[in-house]
Parts: sequence; C-alpha cells; structure tokens
Amino acid sequence: MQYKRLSPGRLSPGDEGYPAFSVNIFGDQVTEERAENARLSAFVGAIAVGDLVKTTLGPKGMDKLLQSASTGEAVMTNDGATILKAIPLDNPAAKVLVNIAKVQDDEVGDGTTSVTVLGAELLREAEKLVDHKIHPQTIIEGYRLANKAAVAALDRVAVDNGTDSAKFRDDLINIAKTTLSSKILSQDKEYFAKLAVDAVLRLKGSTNLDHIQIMKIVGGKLADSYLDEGFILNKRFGVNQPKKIENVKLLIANTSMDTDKVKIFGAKFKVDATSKLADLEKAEREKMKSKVEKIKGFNINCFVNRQLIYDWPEQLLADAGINSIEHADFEGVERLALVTGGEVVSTFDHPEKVKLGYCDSIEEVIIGEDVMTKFSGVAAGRACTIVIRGATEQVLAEAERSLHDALSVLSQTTRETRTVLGGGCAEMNMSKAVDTAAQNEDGKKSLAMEAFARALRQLPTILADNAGFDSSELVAKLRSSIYNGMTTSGLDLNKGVIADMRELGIVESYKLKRAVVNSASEAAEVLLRVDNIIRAKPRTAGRNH
Ligand SMILES: *[C@@H]1O[C@H](CO)[C@@H](O)[C@H](O)[C@H]1NC(C)=O
Ligand SMILES: *[C@@H]1O[C@H](CO)[C@@H](O)[C@H](O)[C@H]1NC(C)=O
Ligand SMILES: CC(=O)N[C@H]1CO[C@H](CO)[C@@H](O)[C@@H]1O
Repeated sequence: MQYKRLSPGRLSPGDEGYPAFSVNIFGDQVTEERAENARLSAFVGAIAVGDLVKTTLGPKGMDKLLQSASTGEAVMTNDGATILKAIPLDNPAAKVLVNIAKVQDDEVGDGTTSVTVLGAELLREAEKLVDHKIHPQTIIEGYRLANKAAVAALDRVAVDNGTDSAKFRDDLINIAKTTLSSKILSQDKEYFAKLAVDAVLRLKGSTNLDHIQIMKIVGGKLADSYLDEGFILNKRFGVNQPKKIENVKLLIANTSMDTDKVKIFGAKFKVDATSKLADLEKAEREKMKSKVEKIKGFNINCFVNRQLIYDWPEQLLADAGINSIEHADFEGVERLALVTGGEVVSTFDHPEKVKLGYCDSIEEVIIGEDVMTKFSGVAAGRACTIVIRGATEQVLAEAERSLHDALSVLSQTTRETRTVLGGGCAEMNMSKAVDTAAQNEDGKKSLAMEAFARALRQLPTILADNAGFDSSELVAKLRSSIYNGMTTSGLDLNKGVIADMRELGIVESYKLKRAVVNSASEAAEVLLRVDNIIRAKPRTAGRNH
C-alpha cells in the first residue's frame, strides 16, 4: 500500500484506514471491525511497531539481526527504515504508521525510528484518554494545538550558525556524529563524520547525493576508508594501453560492437564451407573496423562502453591513441556521464550531436586487491567518491546505510542550516511549551495536550533506557533542570548524568526534528480517525461450498 500525503491527516477513499459504510456490504471473504474494536486494534498495532524499533533509538540503541525467511540472508542493522522494510506487517494501522515514517525518511533522509516511536507513544497516550471517555475528535483537536505549540517552541530553540563557516562545519560534524548511530561505526564515528561532512561540503549546497559515489571494497578496516575527489570505476583499461591519460575527452556509449555477428549466427546461416565462415568473419571484422573509424571521428582519447569491445577493436583503438574501458556496469556508466558532463550514446552516427565527457586525467589505481580507474578533475568538480573498507559484506552494507543517512541529513542541513540540541533537550523544551499552552485550554482538550507533552518526554526516557540508566530518575532530573531555566541541558548517555548539550556538541538538524514531530502527530491523527477496519481475505481457489 502506498500512503499518499494529501492534507495532513486526511485519507482518501481507497486508502487503508478510510472509514467505510456501516451496512454489511461485504461477502464472506471480508471481515469488518468497528468502532471500539477497530480503534483498539489500530492502537495495538501501531504501539507494537513502536515497541519493536524503540530499542534501536539513540547512540546506545541496539542493533537488530534480521534474517530473511526465504533466503536465509542475514542483515545486521539499527536503521529503522531497513528494519521496518524487512518485516511483513499484518496490522493495517501498523502499516499506516510505517508508511508515514517512510515518507519522512524519503524527504529528510532519516528519522524513521523517531517518527515510529513518537507516533506510537502518542497513540499509547490517546488510548488512555479514550479509556477515560474522551472522544477521539477531542484528542485530535488537543494534539493539533499541542503540535503547534511544540513546533513553535522548536523554532525558538533553533540556532543558526550557517553564516559562519567554521562554526557551521562544527555543527555539521556534530550532526553527523549524532546520525552515525550504528554500532558498527561507533568506534570510528569521528572519522566517518569528517568523511561525510567533507563530502557534503564539496557539493556546495546541492542536495544531489548522486555526486557522491560510495564504493564498498571488502578488506581492510573501517578506518582505512577514505574520501577521494573525482570518480572511480571498477574496471581497467584495455591491454597495451597507457595506464594514465590526461586532458581527457571521453565518449561514453552503450553500444554493441558485434550486433551483426549475433544476427548472422542467430539466423542459423548454413555455413557449409570453411571459406564461407572465413568470409563471414572477415565481414564481421570490417563492420567492427568501421565502427572504430566512426569512434575515431569523435576526436577523443578515451572510450568507455557499457558493452563488450573485444580484442580486435580494442587494439585498433589503442593504435589510434584511444584508451578504452569495456563492460562497465550500468550504474557506473550513468554516474560517469553525470560527473563528467557527458551523455551515454547508443549510436556513433552523429558526432556533432553528442555531448562528450571531460576530466583532467584518468589513471589506473590499486584499491584493495583490484585495479580500477580513477577519473580526476571531472567536469562536475564537486563529485567525489567515498571508498568504504571493511572486513565483510555485512559490515560494509551497514556502514553504507549509516553513512547514507548521515549524508542525507547533512545535505539537508546545508539548505536549512538551523540546528537544535539533542540528548532530549529539544523534546523537553517542547514538552514544557506544550504543558504551558495546555493551561489556556479547557479541561478535556488540555488533558490531550498534556498527554502530547508526556509522549514527547518519552523520547529522552527511551534514550536513557536504551543506555541502561534509570530513566525515570534521569528524565525527572532533566525535566527539572530545563524547567528551571538551564535551557541547554540534556542527557549525557555515556555517563548517565545531565549535562550541557551545547558543550558536548550534541547537535541535531532542526529540519529533521521538526519533521519528526509533524509526521508523528500526523500518524497519530490518521489512526485516531479510524473507527472501522476492513480486512479482505485473499481469495482462495475452490470456493464452491
Ligand atoms: C526553551 O528554549 C528557549 C530558547 O532557548 C527558552 O527561551 C525557553 O525558556 C526554553 N523553555 C524551557 C522550558 O526551557
Ligand atoms: C543499453 O543497451 C542495452 C541493449 O541494447 C539495453 O537493453 C539497455 O537498456 C541499454 N542501457 C542503457 C542505460 O541505455
Ligand atoms: C559550533 C558552534 O560554534 N555553535 C555556535 C552556534 O551558535 C550558538 C548561539 O549563537 C553558539 O552558542 C554555538 O556555540
């Protein structure tokens, strides 16, 4: 099911969770749950998903080991999006919550876990209110007011160091460290934070992460990973070609050098004499040669093909001073075109219409145990490659996921440069603001707003729990510290004490935090509106009873 974001909190007909009619219009393959029951199962489902991922939240959160039932393949991760993607959910409400969390992830690049957890906490609180006979509609109204007050408070605590490049870099490093939460990177967090920030700052404000190539190469340690300018292709030059060329004019193609051969043999020509076969081969060589002549017409010194080039054309190209790379992978070719400013051609007939790629040099380099080609000084000067090294495929995959989240959040932060403090600081400030706003509302609505404030305080509580501390004591201390005006207080999850988050550099993206609060509120509202769940059983064969 695809969750479509219309106006906040609205479902349209056809969406799961959309209220249906109450008359029984269903066949016996369909079951219906209504009112209390439906709401209960919506709450239960969403809260269960929240409980499932909440142990991964925060710097001390645990990893989960996912194993595919069909392939047996195991994945170690603490990335919420990855976990939720891997689990088939049967509860429609859980699906709604997860889908909203995923929309958030697509937009801001991270925060799936936080949205799921906060959404679930909002519903846990709502469940209690419903038990006290408060109408869901009243809860929704209260939650909306609370959401507004929370986001307004977040606006007030947000700090913008975007105009001071040194300070802003520090902010980015701190955000990266917060985001690189995965256990696998925890040892090398500092190092990877720098890699990610350097890569994103190269983009100079662009959020197009396609310019950052991530290459995973098994072997070595994580700390051997590095950032390199330019682009690396996991291929080498043809034989007898120089290992380095400069001032490169590059033709990138996805063209077969031997289509005719396939055609001839494909048609099962009857070849009755060896001489005929020789004729065919000769004709084939002529065709290849004429293609090479056409390639020469582009006046280039490097030719990269997605398909095979074969020995003979490769030799002809080498003789003409053109280096060649054959059988490059699809993604590599697309990205190469992007960063060198060229295009992928499928025919050689119109050199005048073709955009060639440019770079300062291409040379063969050895990475790990493989020879690859490195394109330096590419037309898109911002492009770069992060080479991740690590002992196993699993380590590399988790490092890449974690790095990717960090890169997304960082690149968003170069656009929206405001930041807020982590360690539960921003949540506690929002929670206080919501409590204050609740005092101006009438009884039932204010109860809902206080419930919202409690749900916000659950985030620091979960952080503390995951770090193995006495969360109720710690969060009570944090609360009194912030409510008493120490506005930069937060949880130091290494020592289990209250500390100044500004001093510790526990900084998070304002945009991400705001999106988390908004998306979680939206999810809670959507699910509070549920008063009817309809399940259609899959049709089974042989329904002839
Ligand atoms: C929230 O932060 C703002 C800005 O730092 C501050 O003025 C306000 O007093 C804080 N509120 C609480 C309850 O700490
Ligand atoms: C490359 O060519 C092959 C075969 O002609 C085609 O199937 C494929 O879609 C092409 N890929 C690109 C990226 O153009
Ligand atoms: C990293 C850094 O220097 N951040 C600064 C951003 O701005 C706030 C408020 O002006 C400062 O307190 C931070 O030190």
